[in-house]
Amino acid sequence: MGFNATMAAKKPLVIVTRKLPEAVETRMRELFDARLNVDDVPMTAAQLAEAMATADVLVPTITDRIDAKLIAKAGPNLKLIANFGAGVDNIDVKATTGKGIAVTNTPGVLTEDTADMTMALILAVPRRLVEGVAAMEADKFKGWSPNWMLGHRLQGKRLGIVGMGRIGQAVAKRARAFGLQIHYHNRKPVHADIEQALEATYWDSLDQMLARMDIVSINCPHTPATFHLLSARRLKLMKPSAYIVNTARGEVIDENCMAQMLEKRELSGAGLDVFENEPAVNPKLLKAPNVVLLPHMGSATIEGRIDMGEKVIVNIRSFVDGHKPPDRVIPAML
Ligand code: 8YV
Repeated sequence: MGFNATMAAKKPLVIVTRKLPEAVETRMRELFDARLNVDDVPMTAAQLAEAMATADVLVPTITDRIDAKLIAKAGPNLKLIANFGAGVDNIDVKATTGKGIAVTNTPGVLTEDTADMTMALILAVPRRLVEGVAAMEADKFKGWSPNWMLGHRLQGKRLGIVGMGRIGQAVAKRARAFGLQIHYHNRKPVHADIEQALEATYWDSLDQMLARMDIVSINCPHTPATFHLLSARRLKLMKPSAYIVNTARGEVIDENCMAQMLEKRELSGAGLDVFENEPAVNPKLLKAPNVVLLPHMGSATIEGRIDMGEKVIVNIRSFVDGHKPPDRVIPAML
């Protein structure tokens, strides 16, 4: 693992698969022999294979599927895949270890932005924000009346957070300020001090929690263990008055079942920023009532993207210099 002395002496060949913010790209060109994708056309599998055959470092992102087949064909120079993104479900991390390739990601810098967007969806769905905008745009506002656009109050409702990592906790902080009661399911409880500060209730049984919540927010990564964590069976445990918000990964929910339930009003609504087969969106979701759909923009701030690029650079630099990169991902973490 790591670069040899000759490698470290010359600039490493870093292939970046998508266009990144200008400041990030410029810095990359200063530090590395960086091959950029100025036109931002996503790479085909063949182009990715070619990049992996020649690069010292690959900087992919969520739109690149780095599977075991591609990894098996990686060239001898490829020692690091520095993902531009927190989630690494686009990479078969297990397969990289056998090849002596390290993987890093960009955690932490998209926490607040993603939590903001989660809170925006938590507000938007019960309060029918998008329906209101649509009514205005369609010139349907004919004057106030007591029963016009009634939604549901947030204050005093129960929010169940699935995945209480950085983002889950940031969502909980915001939700507290809106008077929501925090509940969560996680592999293990968070530190008692955090639990106390958030006045949060831990459920080791996801089934038990789901059946009791008014709003459920998905904030866990997509791993083999969380694929369809909200399965058809579990979705059916939820109250028909409940809402689902997902800013994590579409694969965590059985999307087809959720869409059917929304259609039949067995769930009250959903705010979704991510989908199981992105960029395809289940047509049932597009037609379902009280659904707010966003095009995977939870972390889409210019500040966040620059911070992500900075993290990628720090990971590459420390790795090339022979240090442990700060955001190394190991399969046991997944
Ligand atoms: C990013 C994300 O936009 O980082 C992640 O895991 O889901 C997004 O917020 C995207 O993945 C960039 O790779």
